[in-house]
Amino acid sequence: MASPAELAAMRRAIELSLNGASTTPPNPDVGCVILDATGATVGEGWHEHAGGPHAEVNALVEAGERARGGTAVVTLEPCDHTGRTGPCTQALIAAGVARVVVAVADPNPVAAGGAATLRAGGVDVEVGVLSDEAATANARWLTPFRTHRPFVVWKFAATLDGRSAAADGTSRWITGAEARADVHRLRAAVDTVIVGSGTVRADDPQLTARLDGEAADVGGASSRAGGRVVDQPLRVVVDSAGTTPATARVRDGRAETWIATADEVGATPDGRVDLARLLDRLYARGRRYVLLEGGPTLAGAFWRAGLIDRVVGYVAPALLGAGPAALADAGVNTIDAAIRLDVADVRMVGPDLRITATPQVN
Ligand code: AOF
Ligand code: ZN
Repeated sequence: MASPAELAAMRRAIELSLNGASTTPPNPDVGCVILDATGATVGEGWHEHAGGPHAEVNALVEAGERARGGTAVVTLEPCDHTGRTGPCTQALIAAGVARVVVAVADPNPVAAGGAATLRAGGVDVEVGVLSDEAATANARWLTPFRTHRPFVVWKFAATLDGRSAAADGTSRWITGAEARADVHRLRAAVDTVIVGSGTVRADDPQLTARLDGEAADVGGASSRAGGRVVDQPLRVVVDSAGTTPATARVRDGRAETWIATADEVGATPDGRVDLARLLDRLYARGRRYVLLEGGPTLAGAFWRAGLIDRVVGYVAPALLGAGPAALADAGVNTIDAAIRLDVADVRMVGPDLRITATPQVN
């Protein structure tokens, strides 16, 4: 049984795990708190970026000798492999930690087995403490192990009255510069961006991550953005009939692009690209984290197919009173069928509101 101090430490570790969120993919978001033998916090750490030290190691560095005889509270089972860093199991044993409290077992076959190794090393291990909360915080990484599909985030921008463009079709810029910069951070975190061919025709987006601002030059598949090198996401255009013009900016060669046609991916009975199969194909290509950027028709098709895991909506304090919504044809025509969401986070991004939510499971 986890003690009250351990439960509080796990809550803190979950909070810490989210500090890395935009730089950890494709690795997990992990947080760790070290308690000394009296239950006082002596170290905190989180996984800051893929390839860097794991959460446990960062927390052990802060704790130093005070970890001896203490407890490590960690949101993911400590790894048992030598990957880009050494095994955390050995680091914990070497530090003299007496007990390890884990929220979620590691589903990654390469790194799993940490709990058993720690027990064999004489450490008391408890797994499953606040596992639901920790799994929610790390859903982006955990979900694909279960679904064998990439995790899909649908992002949209709209006015307070829910419109994504004015009646004349103009839509630049609904939200402010801060929200746009936020979207570029999101693009830098995901490995794939998906749009519909209608959006390409209407907006001609570039769909690259440009953290230095709109004017920044992006050359090659990886580029500097906000002072760090970003692997540009694969740009996927869902284009049932293959009508994307050769001159479209998504075909500019600045990042990889896939024009996904119904012939290539497979079609649903209405002749559209089969989106479940599209995601299967992306998973087979190693893709785990997708940003769906629109437009409304494609987003509706994703919702109808039940393929969206998270919503990030930017809501501008502006009113249009006319014009298209961010979402169309979502398969809902009566209030009882509304797609209900649980709000995970709400914050201001410059003058705009950013709402992060997940579909309710029923
Ligand atoms: C992390 N950060 O804090 C923990 C991880 O890419 P590597 O070699 O660093 O290893 C990544 C694997 O290690 C990851 O998939 C997960 O199974 C395990 N634990 N990874 O990146 C961490 N604790
Ligand atoms: Zn590790």
